[in-house]
Amino acid sequence: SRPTIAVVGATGAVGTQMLAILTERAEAGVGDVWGAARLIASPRSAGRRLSVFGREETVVALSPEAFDGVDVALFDVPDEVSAEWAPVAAERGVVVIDKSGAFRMDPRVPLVVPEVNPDTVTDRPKGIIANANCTTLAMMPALGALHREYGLVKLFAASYQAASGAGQAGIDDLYDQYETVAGDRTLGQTPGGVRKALGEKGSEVFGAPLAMNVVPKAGSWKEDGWTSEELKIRNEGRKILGIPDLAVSSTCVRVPVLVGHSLAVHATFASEVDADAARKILEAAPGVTVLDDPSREIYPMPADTAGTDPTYVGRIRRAIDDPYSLDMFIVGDNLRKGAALNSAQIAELVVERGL
Ligand code: 2RA
Repeated sequence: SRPTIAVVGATGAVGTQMLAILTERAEAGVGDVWGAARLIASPRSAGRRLSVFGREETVVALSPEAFDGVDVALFDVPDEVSAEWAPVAAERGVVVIDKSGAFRMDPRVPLVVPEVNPDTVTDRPKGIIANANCTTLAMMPALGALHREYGLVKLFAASYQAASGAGQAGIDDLYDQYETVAGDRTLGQTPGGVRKALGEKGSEVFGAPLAMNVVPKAGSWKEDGWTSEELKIRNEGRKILGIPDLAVSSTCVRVPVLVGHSLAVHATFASEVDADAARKILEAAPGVTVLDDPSREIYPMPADTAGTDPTYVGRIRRAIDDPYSLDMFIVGDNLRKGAALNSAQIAELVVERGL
């Protein structure tokens, strides 16, 4: 019989996306592998009815017994909830695919991007597989393909991250800020004008006003002035690509975009690169769509790509001063490939390789 899949955190922002993506994929015949679905959430949300695979299911409260009969569980909950409950599910024989940051850097937990390192999915001594951070994920299908051909040695990236990276609170906050500033054409032309119009509340979610602004900080502060997002790009990127000594520097920036993380990337390789050849490699790479025709103003942008699956790459060019380096612009939906979609793809891979 077909395996049972559970979604833990089914009522949250990513959990809701997850149910939609599982259903879409089953209907489209991609990843149509699942039998029953179990929806799990906090006791507060238990009893709610949600639709998945075209059926209404009742949400059950998180408990050890909630995992009885489950084969694969997708966890979309905060770090501390995953840290406590993923091992509980794994002990009961469930394959856990965890979206939180709790296990990503654990050497006994594979960090899987199916287009890049699918073979690591079966090496899971803890019964847990981790899914990466959305900013890292946006680049991986493209960088993985280029690395296979040229050998990646150095990576510089500047991110342009959407408000929805901070969940529903981020989405609501950006809409609210736009509403406050939209009617006043004097704002944004004087120092502190936007900040004053938004008041203290305008800095609550992102640490600074986001409307009519860019904020050179995403994530939380870590040692030596780096942010958690910047360290995730380095640490997770190294692990996924299997390059433990990859040199990485990045600056993560929040921009007033709703959905879709963008990255300006400068990547240096062990062998000389060629822009046309790189474009062909990327065109053939699974999960990647090339949008790169400067003469027709074609390049990837979040406003055009939000709500879709691929990693988009454009502005592909060889560095003028370094034949070993490529510059490019990458855009990925942070809620789909950056979160729910990658978990769903890992789950399908687990079934394909045999539970
Ligand atoms: C962000 N990457 O964009 C984070 C979400 N985990 O805020």
